[in-house]
Amino acid sequence: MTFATIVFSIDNGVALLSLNRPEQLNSFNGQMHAEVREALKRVRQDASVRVLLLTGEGRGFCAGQDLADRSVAPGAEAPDLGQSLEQFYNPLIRSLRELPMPVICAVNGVAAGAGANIPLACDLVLAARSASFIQAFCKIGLLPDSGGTWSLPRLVGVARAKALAMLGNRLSAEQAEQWGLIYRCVDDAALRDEALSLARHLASQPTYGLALIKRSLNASFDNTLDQQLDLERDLQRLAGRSHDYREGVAAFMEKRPAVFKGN
Ligand code: LHQ
Repeated sequence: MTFATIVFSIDNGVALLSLNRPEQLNSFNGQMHAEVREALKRVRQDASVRVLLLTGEGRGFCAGQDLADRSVAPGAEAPDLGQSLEQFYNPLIRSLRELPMPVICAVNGVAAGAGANIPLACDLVLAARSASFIQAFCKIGLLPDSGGTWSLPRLVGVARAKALAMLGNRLSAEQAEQWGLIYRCVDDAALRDEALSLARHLASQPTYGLALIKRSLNASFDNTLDQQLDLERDLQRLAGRSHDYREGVAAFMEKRPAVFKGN
């Protein structure tokens, strides 16, 4: 499959997936969903990929669903939006959360609707200072989807989650950083380079271990302390059998830089 609505490349362990319908602020239509799905399949299948970087082309990151695809003509039967979620958005969110590697999201501009919640399914979110997050759903009679009702209260607390979801106000990248919604806000001109250098750094690290960190932290909020201690025991057992653990300790003892392979 050649891609028309995304830009996709793999270089030195970093997969770069950039949403590319800039005239529609990278809103999702069926084709873009299919292309993103195919790119994520390649990421999963290519053993050389150790980090995924998700971003967008143009002045926006993603304006969510392409509403031109989901408008309801007068007198027409109501669409089944649950089906859209089941078929497109839910698998995307699950796929990002379950990908066994760090996923960086570089939010290059406005992120609205599902486009505001897709970054929250990623692991490290950077945003350009001019970017903003809008839970636009309430303005068209919908509720936040793409995991928003799950991620928002966990990241910013219930009070702020309800205000974001019910008011649909624009949240600046700086405020998003202050609230703990995202990891870091950076100058616009520096965003792509900062995100790429973070991705390249992570790709040189023990990425098998990083995937286990992701798994354990993702499970944390749904576990009791006892369950989480058991999970740490089980995952540390796996980590301890890895090449990278052996190499990390050997390099430390020999006072030399470690060469990690991601397994
Ligand atoms: C768009 C869109 C867009 C099409 C900008 N669609 N063209 C899941 C399941 C199934 C169905 C329903 O939804 C969902 C999940 C969702 O994501 S629902 C939420 C959908 N998204 C929105 O409601 C956001 C709609 N967009 C906006 O509110 C504004 O465009 C924002 C605040 C994002 C940006 O505002 P501006 O910077 O002023 O840009 P603009 O509004 O002028 O947009 C630029 C162009 O992009 C414009 O086209 P045009 O031909 O006039 O230049 C917009 O029509 C187009 N565009 N979002 N979602």
